[in-house]
Amino acid sequence: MKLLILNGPNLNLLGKREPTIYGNTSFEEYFEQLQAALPEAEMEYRQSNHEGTLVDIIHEVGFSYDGIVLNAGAYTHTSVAIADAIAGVETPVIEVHISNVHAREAFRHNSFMAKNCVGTIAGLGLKGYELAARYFIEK
Ligand code: CA2
Repeated sequence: MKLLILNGPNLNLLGKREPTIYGNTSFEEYFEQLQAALPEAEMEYRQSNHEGTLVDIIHEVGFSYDGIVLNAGAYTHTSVAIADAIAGVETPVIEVHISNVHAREAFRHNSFMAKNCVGTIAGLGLKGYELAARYFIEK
C-alpha cells in the first residue's frame, strides 16, 4: 500500500502562523505521528507552493501509487490544471482540508478538485489526513 500525502501552497507554514485556524503542529511533526499510527502503509509526504510542480507530482505517482491524499490549499478553489491532473491519472485521490472551508469565505466553498476525487474531508483538522489514509488502507 503506497500512499502519497501531497500538500499545496503555504502549508509549509503550518504550526508557524494562524494557529487558531490551522493549529500549532508542523506537518513534518504530524507526518511522523501519521506514519506511527499507520505502519501498514508506505507513506511519502511532499509539499509544493507551485501549481505546475503539483501537477508533475500527481503525474509522477499517479500510475503506481494506491492513493493520494491531497490538500491543494488555495489552488483547490482556482486550479483547473490540478483538477485535470487528478482526472488524468489512475490513482484515486481524496481531498482534505484542515479547516471547514464551508464555514469560511464564499470563495473557499467551491472546489475544482472535488468532482474528480473519491471524496472530501474538511474541518477535522490534521486528523482528516489519517482518516483519508485509513480509507485507502481499509477499502
Ligand atoms: O483548510 C485547508 O486545509 C485549506 O486547504 C488551507 C489553505 C486555504 O487556502 C484553503 O482554502 C483551505 C491555506 C493554507 C495556508 O496554510 C497556512 C498555515 C499556516 C499559516 C499560514 C497559512
